[in-house]
Amino acid sequence: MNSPKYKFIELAKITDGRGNLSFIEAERQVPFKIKRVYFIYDVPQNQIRGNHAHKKLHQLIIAISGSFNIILDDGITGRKKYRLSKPDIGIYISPMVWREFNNFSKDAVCLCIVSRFYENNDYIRKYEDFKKMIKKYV
Ligand code: T46
Repeated sequence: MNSPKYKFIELAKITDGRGNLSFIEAERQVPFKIKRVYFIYDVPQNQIRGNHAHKKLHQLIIAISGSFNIILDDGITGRKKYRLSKPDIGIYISPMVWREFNNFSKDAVCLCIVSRFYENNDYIRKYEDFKKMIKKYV
């Protein structure tokens, strides 16, 4: 992973005879103040989520259960595919990264911890618009 705009974040994993515990603290494990948490689940196998970029939103994405692909395009290093499958490893995504999620396992739960409240106008929904706008950022 060599993008300046997203990276894997490995969370602490505390293991004892009762199982595992991981935790996330704002501005420590994640480089932003947490304002919203949402999660995506029961995604039919052939469905795609995402397909947009955000202008200002910072996110930490974790496969809290099961697994799914995440395809990221930072407009700099090209389109890259990763599979998230461990609850103690997330991907931090900064603003202005095009993303698509697909190939969800039946038991997949995609946890999204983010820096802003929901704002419809933070979304860039057309890839051509993203490509035009990214030129101003790089
Ligand atoms: C992202 C991926 C991983 C709300 O009302 N509040 C919310 O906080 C969110 C996230 C969505 N919504 C509404 C807006 C739509 O009517 O829920 C509906 C589905 O949202 P959307 O089509 O944006 O869902 P995804 O899975 O394509 O994208 C979401 C996030 O929007 C996005 O930030 O990165 O999950």
